Amino acid sequence: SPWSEEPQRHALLKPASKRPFNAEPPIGLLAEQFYTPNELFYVRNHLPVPVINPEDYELEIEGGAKDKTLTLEGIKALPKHSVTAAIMCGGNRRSEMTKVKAVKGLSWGAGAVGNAKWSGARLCDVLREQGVQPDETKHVIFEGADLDPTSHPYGASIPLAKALDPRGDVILAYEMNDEPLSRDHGFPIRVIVPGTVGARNVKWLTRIVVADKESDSHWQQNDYKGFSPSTDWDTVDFSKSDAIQAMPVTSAICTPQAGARVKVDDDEGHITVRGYAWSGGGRKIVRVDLTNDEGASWHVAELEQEEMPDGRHYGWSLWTARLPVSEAQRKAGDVEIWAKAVDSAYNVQPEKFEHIWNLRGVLANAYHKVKVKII
Ligand code: MTE
Ligand code: MO
Repeated sequence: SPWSEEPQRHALLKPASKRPFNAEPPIGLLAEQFYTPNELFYVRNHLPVPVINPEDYELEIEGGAKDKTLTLEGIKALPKHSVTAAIMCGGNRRSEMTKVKAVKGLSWGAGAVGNAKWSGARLCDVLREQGVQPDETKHVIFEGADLDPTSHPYGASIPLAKALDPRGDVILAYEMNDEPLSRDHGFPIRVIVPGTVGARNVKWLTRIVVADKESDSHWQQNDYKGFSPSTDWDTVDFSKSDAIQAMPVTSAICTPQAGARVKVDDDEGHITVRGYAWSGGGRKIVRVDLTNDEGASWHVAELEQEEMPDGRHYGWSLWTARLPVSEAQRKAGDVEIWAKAVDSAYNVQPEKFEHIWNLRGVLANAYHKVKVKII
């Protein structure tokens, strides 16, 4: 069975599906640490995890002046570069969007995201060495060692411009938070494409091709694309939408969780709320606003984030806010908390899922709304 060599997983990872293995950590733990512990980092596998012997590992590079094969040692011998980047699945928070109207896909909560320090060789160094010239019409295709039942590998592509940009920080990573990559996260090499949807961060990387066209894989062509709320499965034409690359601004409340019984601080009458915020394309989070009276009043959260220039701010931001609870709310016992984040381009999350609904349930970035009980 192709499933007999699956790795051990942490007991706290909640599976959305077991074969292939897809799981997210409990949302209540997600905002506890700026760097997500490796064993609690969400896992999104489309296929069985491949078994790779590091001594036999080879990475083929095609489309430069001459083809080349790199070994793991060869990659580790290149200058080492580290980047803090959050990886987020295009389907993160799908379970909220599907409440508006059913969508197809794994029912992710808000935990299909994690933040890590990734280390490895820069893809721009490797491609330059191969004589690859800048060309804004070209793409870089990545293939994994995981094969579908017809022996096609998992694949995806990004624009060549992102791959060649030293500020794009695309790396061939062999370390996650200073530890070797685990099998679930792409051992021995995965590509990290900071600011770009999870699907392009190909794990178990075996082949890189500089090409005139995007990857022809199912996941580049017929999945991970957005559509109008009026597009349904009878009318959808995947060739008409662009593949998702940079992700839109989003945020989520991690504590308290929906349905939690929350105690108000005795002396001041506040509740404390904590969560994450992130935007794609290296756009920094500049503000997170919280309300517990449906937008009548907003409270600005305190941010915890890495010092990085805008445009290259690939890590997530954690935030904490204290919200006053009125006497009336305390009596009623129920409060709904809303969070919305703003990025450096002043993009802001949409209020409701209704107007961003799409049949695949991707790009689910409406305000995060959590109802709690005040005690
Ligand atoms: N790479 C390969 N080879 N196979 C996969 O199934 N899944 C992609 C991406 N890279 C995938 C892959 C998707 S959709 C996501 S969201 C991320 O990996 C998840 O990365 P993680 O499992 O390390 O969190
Ligand atoms: Mo994903």
